[in-house]
Amino acid sequence: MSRLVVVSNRVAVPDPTGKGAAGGLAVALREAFEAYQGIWFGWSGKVAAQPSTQPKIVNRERVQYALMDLTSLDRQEYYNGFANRALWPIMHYRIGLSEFSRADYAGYLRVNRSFANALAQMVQPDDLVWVHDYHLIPLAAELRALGITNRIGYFHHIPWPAPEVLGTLPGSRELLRAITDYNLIGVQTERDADNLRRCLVQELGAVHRKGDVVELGNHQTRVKGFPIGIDVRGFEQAALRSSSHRLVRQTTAGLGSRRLIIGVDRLDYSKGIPERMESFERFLVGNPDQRGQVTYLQITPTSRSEVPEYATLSREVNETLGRINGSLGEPGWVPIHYVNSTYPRSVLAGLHRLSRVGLVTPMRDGMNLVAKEYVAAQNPDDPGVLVLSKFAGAAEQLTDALLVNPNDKFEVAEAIRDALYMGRDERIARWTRMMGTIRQTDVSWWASTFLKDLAGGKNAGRPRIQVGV
Ligand code: GDG
Repeated sequence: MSRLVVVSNRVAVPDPTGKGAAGGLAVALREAFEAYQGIWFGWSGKVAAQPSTQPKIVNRERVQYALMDLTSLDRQEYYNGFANRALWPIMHYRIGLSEFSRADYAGYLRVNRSFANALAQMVQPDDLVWVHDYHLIPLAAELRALGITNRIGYFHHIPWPAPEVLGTLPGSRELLRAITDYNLIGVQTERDADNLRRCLVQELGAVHRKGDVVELGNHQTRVKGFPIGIDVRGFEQAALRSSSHRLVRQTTAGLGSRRLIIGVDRLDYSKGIPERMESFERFLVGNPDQRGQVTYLQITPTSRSEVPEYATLSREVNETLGRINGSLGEPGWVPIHYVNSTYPRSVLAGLHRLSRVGLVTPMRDGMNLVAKEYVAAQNPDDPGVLVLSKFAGAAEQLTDALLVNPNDKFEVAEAIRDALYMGRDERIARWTRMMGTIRQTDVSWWASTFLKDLAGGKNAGRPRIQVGV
């Protein structure tokens, strides 16, 4: 039977007690690892002065976790540098924020090569290899150079930009050449798939055959949309149970008759947090009767704090927040509550359920799982309304949200108003359709669809994953 080898920048090793929050990818892969025996390979998150060239192995249930340490230079160049300061902004269409350095790029290639060297020794001929995200684009090319001929798939969690944008990144052509060493490339949306295929055609002279197939010289790859989903049932149940949670009860009591508007995002400039706060300000200025009637809660765990652009963003958010609360707040009413803490998923689910409006207005986003989580958490008899950026991948599926351009503060302010005034029948109708979609394309559907496609016609050891519909 073939095994599943997952590779991602960070590896989520479950703690031995089985408690502790499972991250998004861990939830996504849980069922896949039930169907296959597997290995999950990647960075341990630790820095060592002289890391071993062999991974540290931790066995938990059916999965072998293979963990590599990095040097602090690796972390700086590969992770903070090329991945998060050069690639991330370009992939999110922020050319002006992208800081390219040759040393960082060399570090990125070096870590991919050392991961490939260690991984090549573990891979068996029948294994399916599934690589995740922009940190590891060159991994397949490095594995091929070591003689690995297995089927290797790649999933890109963030947007893939148009050729005109990607082309501004030095080294982008080399990355494009490397990505064609995957047998199957999954992206979040049809727009991303189209962009990547156009990059391959325009930059490398590849030929786009029918459907997903792209041909470069004598080899083919496939580029296809696989919109990632969430654990719908898990989130739904967490939301149902959440009313007993102390934080949810306190929030309910603190609200009184006010209505809650919620935003949940990592502190990242792609998420449009200051822009969203200003849209809410616009809403309050345009609808003075709503002052004191609504509270906007923005939950924002900090992230990537070693990257300078994120420190700048943090200052910008705090200034915007202070200005709005200072100018529009009143004794007894603070318009925007902003918290940097990380909450358990059960609390998040409960807060989503309490909120009449979910504000998900990224400037650009691969998918945006929060949009789907907000929908899954609603009370079917009295659901809230999702206001969603048309630049989030989720907008391709959730067309019953109020879709907005996050750059247009008047438009977002109007959508907030429409959401607050929307009648129950319309809310139920929109929610029912969105919930149908996210149920059909939940996270186990996503993983099993990708893996079946990657396994292709290989029936021996074919995955026994159920399509989670
Ligand atoms: C990347 C892509 C793509 C947030 N705060 C807390 C918390 N979260 C959870 C959310 C959600 C997850 O983090 C964030 O996922 P997103 O999809 O919204 O965004 P990214 O982190 O940027 O993820 C994105 C995704 O990969 C998957 O492919 O959709 O486009 O950028 O699940 O709920 N979780 C907990 N406490 C918090 O305070 N427990």
